[in-house]
Amino acid sequence: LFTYAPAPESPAAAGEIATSYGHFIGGEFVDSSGSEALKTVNPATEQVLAEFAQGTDEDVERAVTAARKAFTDWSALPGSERAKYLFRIARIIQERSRELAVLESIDNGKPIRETRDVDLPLVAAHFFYYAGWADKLDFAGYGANPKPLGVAGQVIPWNFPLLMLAWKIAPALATGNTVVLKPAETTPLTALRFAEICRQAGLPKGVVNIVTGDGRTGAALTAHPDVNKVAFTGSTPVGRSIARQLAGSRKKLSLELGGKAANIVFDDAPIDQAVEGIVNGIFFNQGHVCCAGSRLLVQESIQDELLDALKRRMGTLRVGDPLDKNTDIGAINSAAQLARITELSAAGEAEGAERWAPECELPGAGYWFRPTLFTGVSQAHRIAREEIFGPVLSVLTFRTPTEAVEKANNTPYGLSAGIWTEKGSRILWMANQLKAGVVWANTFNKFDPTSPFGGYKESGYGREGGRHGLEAYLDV
Ligand code: TXE
Repeated sequence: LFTYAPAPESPAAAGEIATSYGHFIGGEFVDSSGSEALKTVNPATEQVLAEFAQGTDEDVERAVTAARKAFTDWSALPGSERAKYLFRIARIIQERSRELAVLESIDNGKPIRETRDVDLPLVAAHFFYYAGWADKLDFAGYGANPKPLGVAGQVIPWNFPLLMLAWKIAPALATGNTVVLKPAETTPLTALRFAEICRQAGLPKGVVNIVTGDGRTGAALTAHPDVNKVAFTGSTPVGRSIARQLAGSRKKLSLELGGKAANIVFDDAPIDQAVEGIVNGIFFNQGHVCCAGSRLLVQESIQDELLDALKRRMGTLRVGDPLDKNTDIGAINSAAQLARITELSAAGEAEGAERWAPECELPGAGYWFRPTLFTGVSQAHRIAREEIFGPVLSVLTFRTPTEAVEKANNTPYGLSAGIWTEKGSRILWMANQLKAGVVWANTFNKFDPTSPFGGYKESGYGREGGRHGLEAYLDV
């Protein structure tokens, strides 16, 4: 259907990691204007993987200028032409998915089974899905000629580095915007590898720009006056600070922030299936998931039976080397995140909850945390209120569906929830009552590019994915 560009010139040969990286601006790998470098480590070994640039205001300026320049031609392309580039990117991702999965596991710490079977297929699926929309925007319900916004400044977190990149870049490009994206400071490597893929796909220069750095670079990007759209995924405090920063500007903003989801199990639920859903809900990706089912709400009458089965299952989880195909729980992404999980777990004990974790050996070097369960949790406890963002589950009980709804909604967040019951009528009633952007029934942590994802309350606003995900990048 098309021919690939010749093998790209890049800081590292395909599959290898360079010792140091600059930014990707205007289609070229360039040095930073500053001299400050950051390091990314393998969280499973604490070994430094590479140095990368701390983006300066001048770097951000260059990237935004490149994106602005590219916008004129990119937005004028027929949607069918933009679609070709997105399809190309999707196919190259599929072809290079093994390499990308390994790189993601090394930089992030997540198990290869997940990067291979979940992250990478979803990354490709997002590009395929939004490629399909590029020439059908008039059917999206936003008017005959929806206009792209211009330059999108996108800041993403470290928990799904490449997937969050796909969620942001695919709809932006499909709708004719150009992009400056800043990956998280602990996981820049797959975004930089994605830059190579843009070159390989022959994407016009400046349509995608990657500037690395920490929150200072992120703030310079979101504040830049020539950025028309800001998309952020990360912590609620930073989301709030960006909203304040943008107040009064004409930038369109979407925020995807934290969560404290309730996973609600009724007494008629099949126990084994529910246990698998609970485990997936909180231990998938080490619990570094904004929609993690971090509060288990179990109906009182089945508490003992369910918790016995859950503990047995937790005892079989393997914690260790992310590159081992048998690993269930990999490394915690950073020392800072490990400290946060440790601190909140200590607070759980100090406030009187009972802590349980299976006996299991943890590797020597690296950042690790056992799958952990807290019972005797009250709604006032910090572990029931604050996002822990780790493999820690807080168990609460309820007697009636009404009480379950009250407890589930008793949180400042509203990103997701899960319901386990055989009763369809109860599922429909509960789903209506729960203040959460996503409600899963008899499953958890299921993602699909066709479904909009996003939060209520302190979990943010705007939707990513699905037809609704186009709206964030269009003027109607
Ligand atoms: O998040 P930050 P952190 C939650 C989770 C976690 C906590 C802290 O509870 O324990 O946040 O994680 C960039 N202007 N989530 O400190 O700081 C930063 O460089 C612009 C939930 O890693 O929000 C990175 O690229 N950008 C969440 C990104 O924001 C700024 C995922 C996220 O980092 C910035 C991650 C600023 N002022 C953490 N300051 C989810 N919703 O999935 C930082 N950044």
